[in-house]
Amino acid sequence: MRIVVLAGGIGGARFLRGLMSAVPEADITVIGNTGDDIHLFGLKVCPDLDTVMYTLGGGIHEEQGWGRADESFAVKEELAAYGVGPEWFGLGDRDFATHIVRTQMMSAGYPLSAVTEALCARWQPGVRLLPMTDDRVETHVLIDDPDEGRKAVHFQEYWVRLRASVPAHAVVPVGADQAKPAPGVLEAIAEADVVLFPPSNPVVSIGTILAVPGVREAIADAGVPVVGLSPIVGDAPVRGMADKVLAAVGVESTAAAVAQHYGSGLLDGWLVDLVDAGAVDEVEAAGIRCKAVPLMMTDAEATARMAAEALALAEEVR
Ligand code: GDP
Ligand code: FO1
Ligand code: CA
Repeated sequence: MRIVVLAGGIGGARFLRGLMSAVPEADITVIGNTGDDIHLFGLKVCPDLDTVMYTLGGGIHEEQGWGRADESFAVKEELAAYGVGPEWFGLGDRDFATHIVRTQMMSAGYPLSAVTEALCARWQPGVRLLPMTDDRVETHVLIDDPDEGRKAVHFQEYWVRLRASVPAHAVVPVGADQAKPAPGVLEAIAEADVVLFPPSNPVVSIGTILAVPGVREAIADAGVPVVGLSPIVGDAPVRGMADKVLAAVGVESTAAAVAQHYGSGLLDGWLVDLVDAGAVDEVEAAGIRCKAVPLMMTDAEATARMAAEALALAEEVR
């Protein structure tokens, strides 16, 4: 079975681990979000691609969900000693090697998709990991700065330095409208037997991938089941601050609102957690098959069960 999964970082990566154990023989292609990418110290950092690669490759810092396990921060400390910032983004020594290899290859002319394939040759994630595009896309957030008034900041500054503590008036994937799907993306969607939206951030992860012209249409026209799992449980994100960016795009932080945000033109099925069983009728009324199942990725078995439920719902709507 050929499965295409649109993934951000932590939520997407953890879901993928469960999917791989639920259907070990499946051929999985991950279309990864690159809107979180940031250029620091002359290096290109790809947080969501690296979180998927490290998580499935066994190198992830498990509790954090990003960055490497067994990290040290000598380079970060030396940069700070030179007064070279930013200090709020925690890049570890092992992680720096990934960004050096990526930047070196891209400076030699390799596209991000080729670089990602090369990095994955070491990590062997067990899925094909494609960036959503080889073109530069970086999400920026429009905020009100106490001194400077309204201004756009890079998503990472909003998310990590500001901890999403100021209202976001708009979330803009800069460059998305000129971006082309990376090689293999449209083909993978066209050949898929099922497309899954894991419990990823609907705005800055899945939303950014869908903002690449041609991707949303390819999924809608693929003629195969598209099934998503809600990242919102009991009217709140399970972790992180997705509610803040949902508010920025005028979407309520409820499992039903997120399903309707994707729309019945895209989604055929939607899984909500048992606590949101009351939302099933509302989602079904919007033309999207909906089922309430346990949706907390507490361990590998729970996540594998969620993945199996998503695949079962896909067969029901096929
Ligand atoms: P990020 O790029 O690192 O933010 O990761 P993603 O965008 O892939 O996923 C983040 C989303 O995962 C958050 O909005 C969380 O609510 C969601 N999430 C994390 N853990 C769980 C879980 O156990 N169950 C569900 N349903 N959602 C989860
Ligand atoms: N997230 C943080 O909250 N604090 C950090 O210092 C941080 C550093 C970092 C370094 C490399 C990397 O690939 C990801 C990193 N993240 C950090 C996570 C990153 O902000 C993610 O993009 C968000 O978690 C949302 O996807
Ligand atoms: Ca992300």
